[in-house]
Amino acid sequence: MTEPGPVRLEIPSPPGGPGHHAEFSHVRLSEPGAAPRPEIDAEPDTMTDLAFDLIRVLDDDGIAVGPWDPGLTRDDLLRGLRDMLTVRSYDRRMLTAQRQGKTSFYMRSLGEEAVSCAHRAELGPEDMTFPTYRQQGLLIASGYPLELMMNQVYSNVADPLHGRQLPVMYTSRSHGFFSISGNLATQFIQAVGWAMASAIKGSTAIASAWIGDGSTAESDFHSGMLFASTYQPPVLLNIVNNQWAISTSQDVARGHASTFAARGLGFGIPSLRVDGNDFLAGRSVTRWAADRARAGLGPTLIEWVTYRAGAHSTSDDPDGYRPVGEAAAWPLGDPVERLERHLLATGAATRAELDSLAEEVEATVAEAQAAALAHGTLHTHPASVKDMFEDVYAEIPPHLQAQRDEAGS
Ligand SMILES: Cc1ncc(C[n+]2csc(CCOP(=O)(O)OP(=O)(O)O)c2C)c(N)n1
Ligand SMILES: [Mg+2]
Repeated sequence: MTEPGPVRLEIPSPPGGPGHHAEFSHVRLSEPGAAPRPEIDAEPDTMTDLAFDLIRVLDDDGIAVGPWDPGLTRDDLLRGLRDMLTVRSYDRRMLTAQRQGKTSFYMRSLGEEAVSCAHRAELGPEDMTFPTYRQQGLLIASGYPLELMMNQVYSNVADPLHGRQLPVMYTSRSHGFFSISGNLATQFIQAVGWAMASAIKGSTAIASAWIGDGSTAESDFHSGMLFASTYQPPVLLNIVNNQWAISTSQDVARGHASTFAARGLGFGIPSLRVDGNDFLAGRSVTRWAADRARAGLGPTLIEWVTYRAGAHSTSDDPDGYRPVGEAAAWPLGDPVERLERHLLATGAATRAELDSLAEEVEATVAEAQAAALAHGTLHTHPASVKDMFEDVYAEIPPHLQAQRDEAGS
């Protein structure tokens, strides 16, 4: 018998960075319209293929095909396009504001706009989302005022959070947008707990949890999955696989599993993998999962396959770790262009109508920006000492009151 060699350890090697060709052969694709659509009460064991297939509705010509076509009206489609264009315009303007020194920090969701805009359109006003910093589309598509978001980004006198949060960490109970936490993966345990509470209270509201590919490596992700599996609360468990976690490629957190959606199978949770740049597919899978949750059929895991077309944040430069031209090589295209192609191909809108919609969106976002700038920026707004003490405790503890008195605020 031969002696075994030394045991081995696999150290993931970074994918080709700058100077290499863009490489997406690892992304499992399916033909548009090919994935079957089970009934919402189908047994999880009968739909495991959907964790490996890719649910797509729009074909290359912009035509909706297959059983996942959500049958949207012209108004639904134009509303979706308007929301995505608004997010894109808002992101572009806030990035420029950071470059101009008018805010300290910003994070765009360029290329991922369909994920949150499609998802939000299928939720009701009483439902609660638990977003990360990459889901500003949930807030914008819910109709939250852009000016308030900008006031926070500019850290001006009208910042609703008085400078106590990072510029992009919004919160709005009334718009079903749970306070964003910079501590990633907490969204999963919080959303699952909120959904459990909703069921215990006998409410009809459902929860929606958000996490990035990289953050699934956190133990909170697995704890949330286990509680969702055991107690079957009404929660939609969303993993946004945008291929990158800052400069770390998605395959490090994915390990040797072939998809992130496959994570759900071991928990017995129905798991769907969807083309995240296909607005129609995004609405359709969200509706399927939300219908299940509302019908008392439990949680659904959704892996949104998309691509982070911009930098992680204003603090990094992807040219240092990604091949040049990688965004152009992404096989699922751009979500805005794909929805526009659909509207044009079906005759639901003309090019002139789309152009005027884009102009209208620009004017609306510019108007909100001007209104926000009228309240100043972080440079014109010296921080107030009283902001450190107010709205933090319902009843201020004596030692903080003493400090506040000492500060004379
Ligand atoms: C618990 C925790 N660990 C580390 C970080 C630092 N961090 C901020 S963003 C990020 C990458 C997250 O990547 P991913 O989950 O893929 O989300 P994406 O930025 O791609 O949307 C890391 C590691 C953090 N905010 N929280
Ligand atoms: Mg990511």
